Amino acid sequence: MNTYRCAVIALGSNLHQPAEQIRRALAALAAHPHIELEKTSSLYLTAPVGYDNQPDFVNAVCSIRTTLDGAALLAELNRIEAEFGRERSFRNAPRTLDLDIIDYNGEQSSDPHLTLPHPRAHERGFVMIPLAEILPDFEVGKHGKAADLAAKLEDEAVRKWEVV
Ligand code: PH2
Ligand code: MG
Ligand code: MG
Repeated sequence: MNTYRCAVIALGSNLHQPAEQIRRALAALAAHPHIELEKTSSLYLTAPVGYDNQPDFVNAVCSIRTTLDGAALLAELNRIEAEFGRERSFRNAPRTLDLDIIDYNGEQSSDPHLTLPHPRAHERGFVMIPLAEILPDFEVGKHGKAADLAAKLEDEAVRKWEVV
């Protein structure tokens, strides 16, 4: 019997029609044989954080159920990023697709390849605001509920993307 685990994934793109990249990435996750897409946030238009001299991002967050363990899920997300033409030049560089594991079944890990929960997610409006939309009561590690963290980050430039 396969055991399902829950995970929260953050999606981001700021190259080559970012909104389209995010929609296609959500479809790729939904189509994966070992992943069930549960909830998906709206798409948000967000100012770049960390390295400013780059285009705005489109970000979203989804929750999934998966039979993959954390390492296998990370490998699949990296594979999907590569399929979408992701190139790794420098930290925080513009990208066609970034798929980050924010939480994997509430587990904690200090593995440098997969630190859990994501070490910076709680301080990023572009992750907490979409997460609070779909799972307001989600406990983000020891930092508290998504809705409370999102409320503190509301001044960050994160706007719901108006999709027609
Ligand atoms: N991702 C980063 C760094 N900065 N800024 C925004 N707005 N959205 C992102 O997804 C993002 C970022 C590193 O992954
Ligand atoms: Mg990232
Ligand atoms: Mg990443």
